[in-house]
Amino acid sequence: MKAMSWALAVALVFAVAGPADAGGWRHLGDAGRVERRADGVVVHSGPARLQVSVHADGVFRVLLAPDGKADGDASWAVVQAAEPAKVTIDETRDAVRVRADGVVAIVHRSPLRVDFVDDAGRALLADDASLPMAWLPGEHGTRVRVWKSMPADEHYYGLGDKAGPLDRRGRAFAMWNSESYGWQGTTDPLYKSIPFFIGLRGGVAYGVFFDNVHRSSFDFGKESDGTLSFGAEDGPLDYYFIAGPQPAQVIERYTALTGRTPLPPLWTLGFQQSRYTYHPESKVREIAKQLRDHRIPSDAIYLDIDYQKGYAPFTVDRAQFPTFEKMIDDLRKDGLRTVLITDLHIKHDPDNDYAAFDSGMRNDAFIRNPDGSLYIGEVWPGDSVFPDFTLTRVRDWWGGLYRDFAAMGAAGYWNDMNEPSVFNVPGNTMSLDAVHRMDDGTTRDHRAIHNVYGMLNARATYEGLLKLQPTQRPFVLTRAAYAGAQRYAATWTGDNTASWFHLAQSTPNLLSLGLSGMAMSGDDIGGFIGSPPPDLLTRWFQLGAFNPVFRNHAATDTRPHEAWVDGPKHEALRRDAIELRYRLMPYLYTAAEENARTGMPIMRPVFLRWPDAEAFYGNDRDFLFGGDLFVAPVVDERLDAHPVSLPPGGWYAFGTSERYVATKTPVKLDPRPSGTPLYARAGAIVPMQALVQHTGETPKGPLELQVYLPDVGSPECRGSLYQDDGESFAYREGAFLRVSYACEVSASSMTLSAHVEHSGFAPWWKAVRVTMFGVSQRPASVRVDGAAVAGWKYDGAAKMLTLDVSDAIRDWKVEVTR
Ligand code: MIG
Repeated sequence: MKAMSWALAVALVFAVAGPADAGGWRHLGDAGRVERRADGVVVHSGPARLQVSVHADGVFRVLLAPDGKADGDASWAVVQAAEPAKVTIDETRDAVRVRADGVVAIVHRSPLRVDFVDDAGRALLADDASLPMAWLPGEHGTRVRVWKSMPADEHYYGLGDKAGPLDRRGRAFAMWNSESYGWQGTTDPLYKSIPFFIGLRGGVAYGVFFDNVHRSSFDFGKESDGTLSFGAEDGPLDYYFIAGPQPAQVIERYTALTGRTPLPPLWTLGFQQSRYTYHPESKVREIAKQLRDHRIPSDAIYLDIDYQKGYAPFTVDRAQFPTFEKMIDDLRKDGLRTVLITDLHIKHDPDNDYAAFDSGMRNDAFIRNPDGSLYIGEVWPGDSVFPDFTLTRVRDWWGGLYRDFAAMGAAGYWNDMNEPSVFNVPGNTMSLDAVHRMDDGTTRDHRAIHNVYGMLNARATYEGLLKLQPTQRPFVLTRAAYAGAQRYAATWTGDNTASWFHLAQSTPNLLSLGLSGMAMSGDDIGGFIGSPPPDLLTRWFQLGAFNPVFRNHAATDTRPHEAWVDGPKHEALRRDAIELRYRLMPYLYTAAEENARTGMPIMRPVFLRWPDAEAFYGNDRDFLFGGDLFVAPVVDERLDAHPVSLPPGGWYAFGTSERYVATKTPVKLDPRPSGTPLYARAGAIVPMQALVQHTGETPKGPLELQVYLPDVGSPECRGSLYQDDGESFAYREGAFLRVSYACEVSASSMTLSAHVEHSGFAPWWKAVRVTMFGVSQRPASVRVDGAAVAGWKYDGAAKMLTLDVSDAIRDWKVEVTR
C-alpha cells in the first residue's frame, strides 16, 4: 500500500513538476497559477508552491515547499517581523517581476526559477536555468536544493567559523554542529551552523541566509566550477536574499533579520585568563595574585569543569573550594570577575539530592527516546540527561538553575559541549531519533533540532540570567551556535592547537564570525591543545589583543600559558600588548556599541570599508580593528621582512607621525618582535585612556584623543566616543554619552571639534588631552573656542602637538594656525 502510493506520487510529480534527474532529484517544472499578494507572489508548479516575497527593506524571501504546505516551522533565527516596503508586481508572458527598494526578483516561468537584479539591470544572483530548484524524498525527510550560476570573479564570505581561507570560493561546507577537538584547515563541519554568506563581485555585495536547521550544505564551485548551490536534508527551501550594494549594508540587514549582539558588559572586553582547570581554590587565588603582581591587566578568571563535584553541572566541589563564595568575592574586590562553566549535560543521578537532576525530573525537562524512556548519554559526569531546550518551560527551568551562582556573584557563564557532544557513540552526539517537544505540542527528532540545540542552550542561559538579574547585562560564552545566537552569547573557536597554523587561522575565523553576525568572538590564546613555544605564545598575545574576546586558555596536560611563564622579556612584550588594549578601551567599547546598534563587526576585513579594494578580497591575515585601525599581525615564525600592503588612503604607524600611502607594492617591515604592526587611518580620531589594571578601575587622567591629521581638504577626518556605566541597561533609558569628533585641515590651519550628541552619562573624565600627529611645523597659535590656550607643546622631531581642553564634556572647537 505504502509502495503503491509512493509510485503514484512519483509519477504525479514527474508529470507536472518537471523531470527527475539521474540522482532522482525532482526539479521544478514550469510555473502554473500565480497568486499575487501584497508582499509578492506565490507560484504553483504541480504539487509545489514557491513564494517570492519582500520581507523587509532590501530583503526578499524565497520559500519552496515541495509538498505545497505553506511553510514549515516558525524560524528560530528570524526576529524581524515582515514589514515589506512598497512592492510592485509586473506579469509578462515569460516572467513575473517583484520589485522593491531598487531590487527586482525576476520569477521566470519556464522553468520556474528566480533571478535577482538591481534597478540598473545588473545581475546579482541567478538560478541555474538548467538545474532548477529540486527535492528528493528519502527515508528521513525530503532533501531540498537550489543551484545558482557562479560568476568567475565572485568571492564568498561568511558561514561562521569555517576552517581555511576567508574566501569560500572553490570549496564545499556542511552545517552540522560538531565537537572538533584539534580541528585543522580542512576540518568540516565545526561547532557552529551559520548558513549565511555574502557574495562580493567588483565591489557589489549581496547576502543569502538559508534558514534551515537541518543538516545543510553549501558548495561554492567545488563540484562544478561556475555553479554554487545550497540545500538541506529536510525542511523547506527557505532563504532570504539580502541586497547591498555595500557589504556593510548586507550585514546590517542580516543582523536586523536575525538580531544583534546586545551591548556587552565592559569587563568582557578586558583580558580574560582561563585554563582547564585552575583548581583547587588556592590555585585560583594564586593566579589572581600573579596577574596583579605581574601587573597584567585583566578582568576575568574562568573556572573549567574541575570545580564541580564529579563534573555535575551546578555543583561545587567543596573539598577543593572550601570558601567558594568568598573566593568569588575576593577576586571581585581585586577587579576580577569569575566565569563558571555550566555544561548542559545533567548528571543522571537519582536519589542523591542533586538538585539540577531532581528538579529537571520533576519538571519533565529531559529529552526522551521514541519509546518514552529517558535519553541517556555519557559525557563528563558519566551517564547524563539533556534538557529539552525547544520547550519554553524547559528554558525557564534551566535559567532558574543559575540562581545560586548568580547570588554568589559569579559574573559570566560558559556553555560548552552544546553541539551537543556525547562520548563513545557514533557521530559523537545525541541519538538522532531522540525526541524534542515543541511548545505547540508537536515533536521533532534530534535530526531536525541538532543544529539549533546549542543556541537554545545559550538562549535559556541568557534569558534566565536576565530574569535573575534584570539590571545586569549577562555574559554567556557558547561553543555551538545557529544563526541568531549573537542575541544571547559570545563565542570562541573551540579546541585549536598551539601551532603557527592556528595562530594564522584565528583571523579568518574571527572575521568570518563577525561577517556572520557573531562579532563577540575569540580563540584560545596560545592554543588549547599542546604547549606553545615562547615566541608563538607572545605572538598570540599580540594578535589576541585585537580580538573582540581576548581569552588565554589551555588544556589540562599543557605547560602553563600565562603571560609571565617565559621570563621577563616575553612577559614585557605580552604585557605591552595587553596594556595597549586597555589604553584603547574607549575606542573598543565604542566599536562594540556600534556592533550592538548596526551589526558592524569589531574585527573587519578591509573590503568591508573599501568594497572595491580587490587586492584585499583574499587577504586572510590583516584586518581593521574598529573603523580606523589597521592590524597587520605577524603570524609566522620567519625572521624575514614582514610585508604589509596598506588599505586605500593615507596611514600612520600608530602613535607616530610616520606617514604611509597605500601602494601596489607592500611596505616591508622588520619582523618587529616588539609588537603587532598597527596603523591609524589618516583622518582617524582615536579615543583612549590612561592604563588601568582592570575595567572597573577609574583611569587617572583625561580622555585622550589621538588625531591623525589627514591631507589638506580631506573630508574624512572623524571619530566617535560612546560611554555608559558598562554593566546595566540604563543606557536604554538614555544613560549614555555619545560624542562625535571631526577635524579639518586647510593650508593655513587645523581645526578639531567635538559635538556632544547625547549626554546622559557622566564619564570619569572632565578634560581631554589632544595629541595631533603629522603637524609639520610649529603652530603660530592654538585656540579653544576662540581663546588662546596655554600649555600646548610642540615636538618638532616627532611632528606632534599636544594640548588640553579642560571642561570638555560639551561642544568645543580647537583651532591651530600655522
Ligand atoms: O571535552 O571543559 O572546548 O575549552 O576546556 C572537553 C573542558 C571539554 C572543551 C572545550 C574546552 C574546555 C574543555 N571542554
